[in-house]
Amino acid sequence: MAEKSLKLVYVGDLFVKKPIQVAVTGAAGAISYSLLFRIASGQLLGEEQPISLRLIEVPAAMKSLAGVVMELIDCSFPCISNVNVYDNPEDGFRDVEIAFLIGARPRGKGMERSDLLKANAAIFSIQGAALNQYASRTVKVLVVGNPANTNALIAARNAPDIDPRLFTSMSRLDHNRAMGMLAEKLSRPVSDIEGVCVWGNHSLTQFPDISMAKVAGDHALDLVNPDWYKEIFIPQVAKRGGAIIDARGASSAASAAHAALEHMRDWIFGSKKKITSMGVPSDGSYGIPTGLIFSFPVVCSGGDYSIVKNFQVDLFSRDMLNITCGELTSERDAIAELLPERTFENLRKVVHPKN
Ligand code: NAX
Repeated sequence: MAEKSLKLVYVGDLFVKKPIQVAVTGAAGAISYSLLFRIASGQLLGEEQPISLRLIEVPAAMKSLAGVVMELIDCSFPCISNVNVYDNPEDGFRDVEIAFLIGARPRGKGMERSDLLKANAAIFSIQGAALNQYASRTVKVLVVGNPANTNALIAARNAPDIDPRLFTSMSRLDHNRAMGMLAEKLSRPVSDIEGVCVWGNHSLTQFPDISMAKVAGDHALDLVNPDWYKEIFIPQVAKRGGAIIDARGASSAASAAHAALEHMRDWIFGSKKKITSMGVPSDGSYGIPTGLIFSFPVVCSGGDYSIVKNFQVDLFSRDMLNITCGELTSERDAIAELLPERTFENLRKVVHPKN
């Protein structure tokens, strides 16, 4: 039988025409219920690229996951070569090239913040170790499950044979919220806006920054009142998730799935020189401690990302960066005993012994 002709798709270092293994944890949850159907319809890798979906859940959610699989089958998506379900990350992450880590432990009644950090540290250290053992060496990992930045740090630290730069966390939803809110304020289309960035933690301390943004060529800060920027825009972007819960009685799911898709698609195919926001391991830029997973302005090309280095940080911005950086270092310190004794520099030496 003649081989089916398939378009070549660039992923990491490989040109492939076999199905790409895409893993999603928390696959029976609300975000996945939107994300999976968009991946399966070709919106992540293109309609010509076959995909093998690897859906991972906790044992108690396998029945519900079976229902999601039935719906995926009922859509007859042409680019899905198969859908597999797993109740453990070890089997789920075999040969995986793209991993969306969405499942996480929610904050329970009476749970302290430090308990939440520790419960998730346990989940993400197991998932990091499983990726290290079974996934492709060039796997691209996006952590969505909260606390996303610190969960990504834990997963990376537990995967010493994988380049830590391949572990990222999602701040794209915050970035998109900032873009949308600025566009709404100025009654301009989002396509007119460039140079917005969200810095730091995916939390209330995040810093949505429009100081370098332009709107159809004009400086955004010349178009808005500085008080609106500092006292309304910044807190409203940071609190948008809560506003959505108040309004619809459930947390953001479709917009979170869209942001996850865009984060991964830009990373793989490039952001066309546009600045976006990604939680990535700090390389020391802007005085952020090396190795901390921090949301920076980035551009993506050739299957990689790079931190944009020429943002101007004035006194106001420096204060905002210090606040969110302080929160992330305290999150890291709260789970320090669960981090393996490896520094970011040592991890890089494992992967790039010549550096
Ligand atoms: P849901 O509660 O609807 O779904 C989560 C799913 O994860 C559940 O089905 C659960 O069984 C599963 N799960 C839990 N532990 C798991 C494990 N160890 N392995 C595999 N699956 C596991 O939550 P959903 O609304 O989908 O949100 C998922 C996560 O995204 C939450 O942690 C949420 O806080 C976080 N978010 C992060 C955002 C970001 O911008 N980084 C924005 C959206 C969202 O709030």
